[in-house]
Amino acid sequence: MKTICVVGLGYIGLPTATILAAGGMKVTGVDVRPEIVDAINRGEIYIDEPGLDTLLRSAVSSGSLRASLAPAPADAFIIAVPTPITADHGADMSCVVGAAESILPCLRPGNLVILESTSPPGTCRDLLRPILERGGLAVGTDLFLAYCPERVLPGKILEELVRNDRVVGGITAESAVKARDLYARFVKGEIVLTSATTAEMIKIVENTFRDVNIALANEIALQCEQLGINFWEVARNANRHPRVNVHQAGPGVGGHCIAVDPWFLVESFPDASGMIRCARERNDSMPAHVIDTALTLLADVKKPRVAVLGLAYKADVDDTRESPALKVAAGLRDKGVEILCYDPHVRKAPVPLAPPKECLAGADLALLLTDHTEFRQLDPARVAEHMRHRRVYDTRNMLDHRAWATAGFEVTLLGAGRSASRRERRS
Ligand code: SAJ
Repeated sequence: MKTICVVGLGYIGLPTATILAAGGMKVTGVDVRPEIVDAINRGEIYIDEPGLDTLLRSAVSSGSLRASLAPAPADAFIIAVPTPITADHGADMSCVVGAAESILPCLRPGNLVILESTSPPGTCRDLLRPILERGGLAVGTDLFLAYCPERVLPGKILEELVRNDRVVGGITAESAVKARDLYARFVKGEIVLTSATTAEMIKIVENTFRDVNIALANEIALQCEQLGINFWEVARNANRHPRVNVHQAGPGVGGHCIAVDPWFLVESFPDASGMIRCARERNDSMPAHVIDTALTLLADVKKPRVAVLGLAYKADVDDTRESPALKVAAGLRDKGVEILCYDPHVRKAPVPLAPPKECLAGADLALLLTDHTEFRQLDPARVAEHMRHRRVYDTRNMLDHRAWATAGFEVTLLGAGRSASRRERRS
């Protein structure tokens, strides 16, 4: 196998195409967005991912990676396009269908097609196979088809693409073996072979497991607030039990994976996914809880101003997709609160952005929504100089609350409330 065509040059497709090109394959990367194709062909990346820029530049300048608007014939095709959810929480498979149809004219006997996009279980068998067979080639004999989910964590993509174990699910056993041979070129983790539908289920189960556990943590955090005790102390000490792993509470779950994938199971099995649906709804309810708490903290202020710190969905990334921080910021603005937002990684957002000093100037509340490393290093005495009221609401348990209290701040911690944070400070 010498030539690969990767359809979809997003957070997964671009690093995968780059790593394959760096390993000596001739790669055509395909995307429907002309500005992305042009940027890549100039050797520039448009996502903030450590190490990717250097690798991409050398792959493009050596001629092993070329971006294009249209697929080209190749030995193998990897489809890594988005599978978002619709407004009523159904799987929107239009990009997968579009990608599969776009490669049809390029398919030759012996080709391997791999789907990486997170998809409802049964997608390769019931959706992709019939499309690919429209070209007259039979899947299983003329064409090979496999599902190989990605498992990488944004911010660590290059490292995890190589190191993580991979699951490869074939429509036939031969399809799985062919896909394994391709991934074995750069994966150092173990590669496990199974059926396509099992691999599709494994991927969704991974993210659903995390979502349900985060929902449990959030629910316990709300209970702790009502009890006037500290969730973080409860979680830390419950986790001393060798078989317990209470996750982190927070302002909600964002990103394009965990906040989305569990809905695929709810849609596929409406009568057997009550717990998964509840967990999703609990996590989706957290931004409203943060908004309510912030409004309570500002109840005595006439024209309140909030400095929103962090818009990305998680620490040290620039990604705001499904970000609970955006929902909180927009929700506060809709309630008539004046907001200015600062995020060291985010350059564009549908809420007003400002540099840190301007964001804090005259603010009545500093609202920490994303646990970026930069925010952990904030000096509360310097922050206090800019603000009208010294109030901080930490929704991620990332600050040194003692230091902030010493600098004169009234500290509120998600999962502990105001009084509990005070008690924790004294202990
Ligand atoms: N979060 C919490 N509490 C926690 C952990 C996370 O509130 O205890 C929040 C984060 O702040 C963030 C969201 O959940 O808003 C998701 O962040 P994450 O770091 O857990 O996961 P993602 O979405 O960046 O990446 C996940 C990963 N899946 C798992 O950890 C099972 C990654 O390995 C997958 O490749 C990725 O989804 C994907 O593409 O599916």
